[in-house]
Amino acid sequence: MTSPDRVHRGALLAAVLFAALPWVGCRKMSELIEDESVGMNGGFEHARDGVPVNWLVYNSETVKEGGDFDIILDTKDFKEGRQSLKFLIRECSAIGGWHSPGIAREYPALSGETYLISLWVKGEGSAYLVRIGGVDAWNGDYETVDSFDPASDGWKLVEYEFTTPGEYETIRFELNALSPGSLWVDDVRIELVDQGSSGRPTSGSQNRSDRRPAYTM
Ligand SMILES: [Ca+2]
Repeated sequence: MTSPDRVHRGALLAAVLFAALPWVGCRKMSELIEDESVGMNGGFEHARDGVPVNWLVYNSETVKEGGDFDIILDTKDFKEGRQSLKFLIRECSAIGGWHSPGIAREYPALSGETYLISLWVKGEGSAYLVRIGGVDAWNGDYETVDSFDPASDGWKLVEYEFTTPGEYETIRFELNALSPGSLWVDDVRIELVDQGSSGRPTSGSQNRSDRRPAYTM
């Protein structure tokens, strides 16, 4: 399959596989702290040592291009619960993925299923990119969920429908900050809204507050 967004996935797989391994003298490609008891943690309410659990995090410990940035839990500016995730960027790479500050998650999916991806996001100066894609060990076909809009003012709710391409059994959500400024994100949800031929139950409501998440992990 050809796509302008198609990327090689080998290094992405390595980021997942190596995230939990101890490294001496080498830089990890992402940081991952897992806790099944807190589910997806799309609202970033659960963290350890300042790192949101159950997310792959591209932070100052892992981004090999370096840069100068902080990823922090903001208890003063949020849309859900008690805190949001804030990227405070003074300098960073604009490449994206594990080269830039960001977060990512992968979920099992079935061909033809349609998901509603939704999140609250707020950008102040910092360019950013939110993507969803079907992925396998080596490749990914991504679609843009949202990107920085200079005219946007304050928090905005982003909703985007995505149907799993035929050959993929995993979907990947990824958000990157790409330039100096500030970026906040909160209440990320990935909900199954059309089962296609998979037969799995959908979230079953047009009201966001009533919909069920597609996955708890
Ligand atoms: Ca929250």
